[in-house]
Amino acid sequence: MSISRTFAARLMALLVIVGLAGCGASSAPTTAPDAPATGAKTYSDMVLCYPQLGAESDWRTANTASIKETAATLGIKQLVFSDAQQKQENQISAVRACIQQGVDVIALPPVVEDGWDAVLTEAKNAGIPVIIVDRSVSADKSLYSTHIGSNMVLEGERAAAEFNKMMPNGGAILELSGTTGSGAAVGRAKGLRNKLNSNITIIDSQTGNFTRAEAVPVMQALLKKYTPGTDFQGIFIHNDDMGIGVIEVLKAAGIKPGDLKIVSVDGTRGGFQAMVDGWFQADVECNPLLGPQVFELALKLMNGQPVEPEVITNETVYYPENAAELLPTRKY
Ligand code: GZL
Repeated sequence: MSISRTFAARLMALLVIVGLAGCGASSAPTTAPDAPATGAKTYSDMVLCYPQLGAESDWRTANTASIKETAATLGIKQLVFSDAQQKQENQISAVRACIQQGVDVIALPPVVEDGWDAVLTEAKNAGIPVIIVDRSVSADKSLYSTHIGSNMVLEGERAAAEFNKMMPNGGAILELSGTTGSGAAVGRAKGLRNKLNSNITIIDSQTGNFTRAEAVPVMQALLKKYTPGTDFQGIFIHNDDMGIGVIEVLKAAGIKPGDLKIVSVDGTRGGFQAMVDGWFQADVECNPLLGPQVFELALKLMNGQPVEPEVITNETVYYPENAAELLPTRKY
């Protein structure tokens, strides 16, 4: 059966178009669906300053990894990263160096709440937007563009709810708090006290500065002062790293998993293992994997787009019942 030349030509043309589309689909680069408007800045233009506060905990290690991995994945122009070893003066110096360099955005995870007004004012005067990451600052909100992090007060309130459930007839607990003056420690302590039943007394609170090493002598001193079971029946620990130090001390003192009601914070692999082993009765989640959201906010700020003043991460509480099942899936 013969077909007209015209039809054949149109059929060939159609096949060629389909063929090209087919070829193009696998090899030709396609612009991202949300390609920025003409002239808008992209991630490849971005120079972002991240003056990390330290490397004190597994949480912090995971936070650093999230920032560095996201920067690499997005292919940003430059990540100006530094480690302040938990010293505010080092963080302030790092921010000043970034202002001097003329970075596009500063994403600051502040070690403590206070003492940031001057350097945030310098950044603002230099026209460099600042994202406060993780812990909060007491500086006026006009001095930075947004804050992304956990609701630390809620974390403390969630811990209180666990003690209220486990100690319905009341009792006494100890508190091992995080870095003095940090938004995380201040918030968790506040939240615990907001919601703890009046028949549960916090008989002592000492800082372990969020580190395993510093928690050990603190817990040893507390065991010299108070008799476990008699003077106190529970411990609230502001992060899993300190909790692992506490477990070392409790073991050395002959205390067994479950003898005390222990609630920790973060939900790291170490915390999950402590739940599997029966030491922790609950672990309040605090998510360090903030990299993708930090860079998304930074790009909006680079393009002069509005951002939410607060971005609070949604979190939960983890329990021993499914800790063994979840442990292999934990990203930090
Ligand atoms: C909380 C974060 C805290 C973690 C600790 O958001 O700042 O600092 O709870 C970390 O593990 O050291």
